[in-house]
This record gives sequence, C-alpha cells and structure tokens, in this order.
Amino acid sequence: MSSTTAFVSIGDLRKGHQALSEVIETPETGGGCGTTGGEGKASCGSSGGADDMPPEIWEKVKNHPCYSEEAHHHYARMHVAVAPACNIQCNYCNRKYDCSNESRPGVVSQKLTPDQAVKKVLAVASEIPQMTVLGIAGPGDSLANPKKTFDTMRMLHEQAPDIKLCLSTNGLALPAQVDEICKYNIDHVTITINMVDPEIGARIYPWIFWNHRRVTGVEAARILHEQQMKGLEMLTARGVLTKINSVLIPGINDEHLIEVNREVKKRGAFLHNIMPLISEPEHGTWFGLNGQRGPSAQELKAVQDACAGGANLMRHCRQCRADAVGLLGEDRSEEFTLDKIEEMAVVYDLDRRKAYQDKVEVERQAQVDAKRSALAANEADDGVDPDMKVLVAVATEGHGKVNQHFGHATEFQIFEVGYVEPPGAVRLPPEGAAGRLGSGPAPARVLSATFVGHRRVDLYCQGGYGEDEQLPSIVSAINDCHAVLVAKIGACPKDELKAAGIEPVDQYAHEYIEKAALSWFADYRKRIADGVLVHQPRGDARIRQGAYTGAAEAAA
Ligand code: CLF
Ligand code: SF4
Repeated sequence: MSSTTAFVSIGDLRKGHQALSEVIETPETGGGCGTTGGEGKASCGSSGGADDMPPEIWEKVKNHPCYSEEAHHHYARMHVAVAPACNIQCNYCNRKYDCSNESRPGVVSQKLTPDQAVKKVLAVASEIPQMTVLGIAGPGDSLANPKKTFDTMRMLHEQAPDIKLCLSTNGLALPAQVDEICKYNIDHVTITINMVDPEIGARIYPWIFWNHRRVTGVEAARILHEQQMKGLEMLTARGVLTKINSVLIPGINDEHLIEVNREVKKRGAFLHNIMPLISEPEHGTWFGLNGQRGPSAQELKAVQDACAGGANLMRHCRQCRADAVGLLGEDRSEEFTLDKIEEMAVVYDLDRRKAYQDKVEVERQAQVDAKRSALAANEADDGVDPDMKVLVAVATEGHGKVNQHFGHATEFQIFEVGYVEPPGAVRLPPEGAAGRLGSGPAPARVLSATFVGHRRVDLYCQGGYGEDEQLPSIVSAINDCHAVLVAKIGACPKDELKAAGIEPVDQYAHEYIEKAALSWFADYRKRIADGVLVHQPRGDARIRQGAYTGAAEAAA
C-alpha cells in the first residue's frame, strides 16, 4: 500500500459521496470528519448519523449496533458459536474461556453446527424483531473454520435476507477468504489488529499455524501482520466495511496503538475499537498467569483520545461472548438454548420484523432531535475555565434517557461534557484578507455531551435490598466522574458517593441523557461561578474484569 492512500472516514465519504472502493487509492486529503482548520480532528466515529455519510453506507451501518453508537440503543445482535478452532495463539486467550477478541471471559455454553445455528438465528429473529445482525465471532477464529462459517452464512443469506451478516477474525486466513466473504454479502468484517510492528507482535503472539507448520517469534508476527494488512486492503477495495479491534495491553502496545490507528486508517478501516485487556490469573491465559495487568479507565481513554484525528473510534464495545444474544451489554442467550428452541413456534415473519423496526426508527428520530436541540447551546461567558471538561456517569436502561435506579445498574454510560468546536466547523480565511482556508478565527464553541464509554459494575440492589459491600467497587468504577445521573437513589449510596466526591443527581430523571448531562453541567458551572464550590480534578477509575453475569437475574 503506498503512503499516498487515503483513509475513508465518514467525513471523507460525505465530501464526495464516494464508494469505499473508489476512494481507497485517492491522494491523501488529510481529512477525517469534523475537521477544523485542516487539523483533521475526526469526531463522529461510530456516532455518525444519516447526514454524515452517503445513503449506501448509512444503509449498512444504521441498524448495526457495533458500527453505529446510536443504533446500539435500539438494535440487537447475536452470535452463533460455530467456529471452535483457531490458527494462532494470543497470550490473552485461553479457549476454555472463550475468545478475548470478541468476548468477555466465560465459556461458550453450546457450540453449534451450522444447521443448529441457522435454527437458532430464525428463532431469535422471530422473538426479537430488533435483532438485525448475525455475527460469527468464535469461540475460535471464524476463518480458521471456513466450512462451518460459510455454510452458516450461505443458509442465512438465503433464509433470512434482512439480517446483516458480520464476522470477526484475527486476519491470518483473511486474504484467501475475501471472495467467499463477498459471495454471501457479508459486508461487515472485524479484524483484530494489536500491532503493526512484528517485534511487538512477538510479545503478544507466541505462535501461528501457517502453511501446515507452526511458526513462532517475530517471524510469526510478521506473517500475521502482512496477512492482516493485505486482508484489510482487499476488503476496502471490495467495499466491505471493516472494523479493527485492538486489545490495549499496558507496557506492550499502549502507545503503539496510535500507530496502529494511523496504519489502519490509511487502509480504509471504517472504525477502530480499542478495548481493554481482560486479564486475571483465573482465566488461565499466559498474560493472566504472568501478572500482565489490564489498563485503568483513564489509561484506556488517554490512548483513545490520542487517536483523535485518526481512524474513527468505537467506544461502546461490550466485549461480548461468542454466543451473545440481545442488545449490547445484555445477554439473552439462556432464553435460546437448543432445547428451548425446539419448543418454540418459530415464525420468521419479514413484514412483522419490518413493522417493528419502523416503530423503532420513529423513537430513534425523537432521540436524535432531542440530542440536537440539547447540544445547540453556545458557550457561556461565566468566567469559569472555558476548557473545563468533566465526566458524568449515567444510569440508563435504554431509550436514550436517564431512567434507571442506581441500585439496578449493571453498567454506567460515561459522557464527557464541556465546550467544543461544532462538529464539521471550518475556519475560513480572515475576513477581508486573502488567506489560507483554516487560518481564520475559531468558530463559536458549543456545549457538548459526548459518549466516551461505559463501566460495568456489580449490582447494588440485590433481592430488593441494597448491598453496601458493593459500593466501594461501584465507586471505583466511576471514580473519574464528577456526577452520576440516576432516576432514583437511596440515602446510603448517596452518602457514600458524596463522601467519594461524586455528586449523585436524581433531578433529571426520565430526561434525555444529553439534555440532563448538559443541564447538570450548566448548574455545576454556575455553582463554581457563584463561589459555592471549587472545581477539583477527579482520580482514575478501575475497569471491571468481565461482566457480572448474575446481575440481570438479580435485577429481574
Ligand atoms: Fe458481533 Fe463483532 Fe459483528 Fe458486533 S460484536 S462480530 S462487530 S456483531 Fe460488537 Fe461485541 Fe464489541 Fe464485537 S460489542 S465485542 S465490537
Ligand atoms: Fe483466542 Fe481469538 Fe486469539 Fe484465536 S484469535 S487465540 S480464539 S483470542
């Protein structure tokens, strides 16, 4: 790939309404969306909407919960575990514990044959009409099991034409399989790329299986790297949307991921998903057994922020299981075991699915409108530091609202609030002067509440009672936030949060999240301006290792 190849960001696509395959070999334009003064600050990422991209790309992403941050509040995905084998070894993987590329540690309950998988997909699709995407994400590597993967995809392509097909791979076998991928209209492919430097790769991959033999060390990492880059370029050239997953491993590839971001951007990656390493001794992985830790919340955010201007970032990944079913962050796989499916009356009704999804779109548009109006406010001249940005945690059970009780939250969504230049703003030449586009004054900044991630927590309310023992771990998970917005909260957790310096806020219950976050922020600034409080920076937060799987049951 020549150095003159250009990244195809959502913003680039908007400029020319070009197809991916048309732009991959165009000269460097230095773009990214939301560019300001030519600085190339990409800002929309997976949060891009219908106005940010050509209709054919929007069609592909609009109801894919991983490729569109907004869609993940409304649409579900499911995985079928038809691919048990793998052709490489990652130091963060113990297959007994599932594929860390695409899932949290935890065994896959049932491996499926392609026939069983199709049956399961049709059953889920008839029960969950907002399930729009089927992914194959292990528990091994989808392309190391090509027959099982493509048999499943072929049958679904024929029998469930409205479901988008998606797969994830380590990339080693990717170039050889691009034709098959295109044959079944699989137009979303995730490649896990943790390095572009084989010396770093050798610290992550002890071996690969290549050309009927085991290859180790730097040589193995070099082959893997070459195959990943080649596969990515081939998919881009064929118009397949690609997402890159990278596992952030502190001390090994943390800073290096900025270069990975740059390299995948050059090759047309649509999104880059930087995920924290999940590593505990009990997982039995090489990293887990040898004390390699995962990143803290702020370490993860720092690397993600450092990639601004590069490939657009996905920040709402839930590192789901290879047999997950439901909205991201929830898992309904237990409702669809093979014996339960046998007893279900499966009616795959395309019209009913479409009618339901039409209703979802109406609700979604209401949320988009509410968000737009909430974000329209201009910068206040209140004497408070204009660059102040803070994080707030939000308890929500969907519909884009602050609508969950503190005690029922198994995760908090994290929003960064502050003033930013408006997305897509362009600096013009100074008035009346001949000048370079981008050299003029900065446009007026606007208030912004940007989703930056989520934090899993242990459920506080168990069996109708608050579990005070859980509070320290909840506080540590949102310790970098200044406030937590909830629908309701009891006296005990309120006191504990206050003591930790996190403001519990329940007066915006059932309001749209962005509106609530910005109202709180305006009030926070006012209190600073009035001298009622002094703004203090917060500390770091801990990323919980794996999901608390008992939580959903306990909450029910
Ligand atoms: Fe599955 Fe992956 Fe397709 Fe999504 S997951 S194969 S792209 S349908 Fe999504 Fe899960 Fe994160 Fe993967 S939240 S682990 S990014
Ligand atoms: Fe495990 Fe996936 Fe790595 Fe294979 S590619 S070793 S299944 S994490």
